[in-house]
Amino acid sequence: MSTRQIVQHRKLAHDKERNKTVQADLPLYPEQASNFAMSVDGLMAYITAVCAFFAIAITAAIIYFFFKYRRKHPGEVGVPIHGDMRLETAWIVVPLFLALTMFGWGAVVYVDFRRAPMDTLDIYVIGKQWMWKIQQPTGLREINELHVPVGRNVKLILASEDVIHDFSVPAFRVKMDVVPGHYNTMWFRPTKAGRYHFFCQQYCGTNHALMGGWVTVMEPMEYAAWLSGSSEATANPVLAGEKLFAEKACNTCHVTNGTGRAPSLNGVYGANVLLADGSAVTADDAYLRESILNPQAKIVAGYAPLMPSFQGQLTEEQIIDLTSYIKSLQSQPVPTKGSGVAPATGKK
Ligand code: HEC
Ligand SMILES: [Cu+2]
Repeated sequence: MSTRQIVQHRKLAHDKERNKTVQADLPLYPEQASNFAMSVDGLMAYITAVCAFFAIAITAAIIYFFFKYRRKHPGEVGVPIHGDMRLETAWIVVPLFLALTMFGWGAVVYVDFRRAPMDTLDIYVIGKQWMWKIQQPTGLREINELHVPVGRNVKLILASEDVIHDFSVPAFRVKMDVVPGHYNTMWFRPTKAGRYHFFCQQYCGTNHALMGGWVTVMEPMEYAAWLSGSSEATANPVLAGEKLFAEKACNTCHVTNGTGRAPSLNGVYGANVLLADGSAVTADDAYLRESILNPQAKIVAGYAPLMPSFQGQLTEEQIIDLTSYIKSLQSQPVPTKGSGVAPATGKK
């Protein structure tokens, strides 16, 4: 390095340091630690700037006109005004345009958040009064702690055991309601290693304020080591699910080769399933869950509605195990005969 480069380098480091302390002194915003942070903050700054501009301009105009057009002599009468087309047009067109830019920009950010990419690391999160139970893909369980690798797309599959909760990570600028009887999903890509607070953001009873924890974002190697290092004692959800599949007699109807009274579940996850009413649905986590708890809701084309409901007979963890097992049946070919599974279209 030349002296000049060194000076430059030092200056950069210094700036970085100073920015950090400014941020720490002015905690207006949480740290930006995910792919969504920049776009959400940009949008927020834009909307705030537009609102602040008009709030100030209108307040200033009110004060100015208040003095300018005040009654100066007793008995003075105001001049009637019959309107001005140009003024009317301006105050319709300008706000319309501004509102549409907010809508358009907001829609772009929102759609990105609602559409998870295909290559996600899937982690299950169960909320209950008043804690968060988290299950890593290997089956490793954590409580009020979530470990994720930096730079990887992470999808959280959220379930509740009691009331409505809401999982929120301010540093990632993401939040999603956690609703009983239903899976919600959300995704993000952590961009910075570190520890970030997560919270429940839906008032859920006495200890709602204590229902939170920490996301630990680790370097991928570190994460892999952490995952394999501490998972000796945990049950593999795929194996547990396979066992349950036999215990609950699912396998008496769902025969692997598709010759049973029920469709084979091989390759169903992510596929497009044709339903008896002629519509189609993508078999995601929420669909698998509904198929187990409320099988009558969506009947697979070509099959009789004879599957019993397992509502109330499975814990959230057991549902996750069964889902993990069904998801693991991906490598085997999809049997075509009579199974309601259409070829690869819509495959995730
Ligand atoms: C009595 C037979 C029977 C049993 C037992 C049974 N199922 Fe089913 N299952 C069916 C039938 C028939 C269908 C297709 C009709 C429908 O959608 O309800 C089905 C559909 C499904 C689907 C949707 C499949 C698709 O291709 O879209 C899933 C997932 C499923 N079952 C999982 C399970 C699990 C898990 C168990 C055990 C906890 C189970 N089933 C037990 C008969 C059964
Ligand atoms: Cu809660």
